[in-house]
Amino acid sequence: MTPGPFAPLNFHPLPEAEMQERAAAFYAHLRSRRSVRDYSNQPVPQDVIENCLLAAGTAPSGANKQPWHFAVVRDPDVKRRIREAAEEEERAFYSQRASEAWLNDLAPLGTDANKPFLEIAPCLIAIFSQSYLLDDEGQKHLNYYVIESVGIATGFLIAALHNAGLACLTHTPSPMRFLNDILGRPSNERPFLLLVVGYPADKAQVPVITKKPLSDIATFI
Ligand code: IYR
Repeated sequence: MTPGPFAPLNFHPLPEAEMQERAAAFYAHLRSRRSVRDYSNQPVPQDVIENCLLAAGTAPSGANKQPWHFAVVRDPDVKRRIREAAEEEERAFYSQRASEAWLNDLAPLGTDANKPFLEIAPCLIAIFSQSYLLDDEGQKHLNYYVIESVGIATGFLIAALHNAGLACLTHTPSPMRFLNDILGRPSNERPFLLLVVGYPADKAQVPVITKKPLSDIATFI
């Protein structure tokens, strides 16, 4: 294979003052994002969701394979089935699977096996990672750095939804294979996480948490 084709990058450097302003403003904006567990049932605009998914799809990925699939669920009946299957796994998690230490770590968040938001929130986005692709001849094509790639795309999606004025929750009922059955996704796709998307309920509350200071998360060498 020969490299290319290549095209000019079109990079426009910013004046330092503008860089500083933008970096601070973006941090302030992201800092205002919270995981929301209490939703209104107000519908979310389809074109907003589509643009957020397109933003997610710009993420870098191993060999540009873009090994992700986003299944957007609005159908109340499908949401109900997802809730039922997720709550079954969550009941097993909270009553048997989770260690004492894990349950203690979760206690401040006030979570339990009940997941009404899976039905109340207007939109669920099930994110799948594709460990390989099958072509029309049934030939397997490997993807690379799949978890890293899908994680980055998911981060872009969360930031895009927040930027668009929507709330979301990264929800991970474990295991999540039931999502393949309910959503009709093929066996080369693994559920990565379930994003709950919508507007917060009036008077929604969130736990008081802190984020680590820079000195705890970075070293400058
Ligand atoms: N999946 C469970 C438990 C849970 C686990 C972690 I790690 C969290 O940060 C939050 C919840 C649930 O959704 O309740």
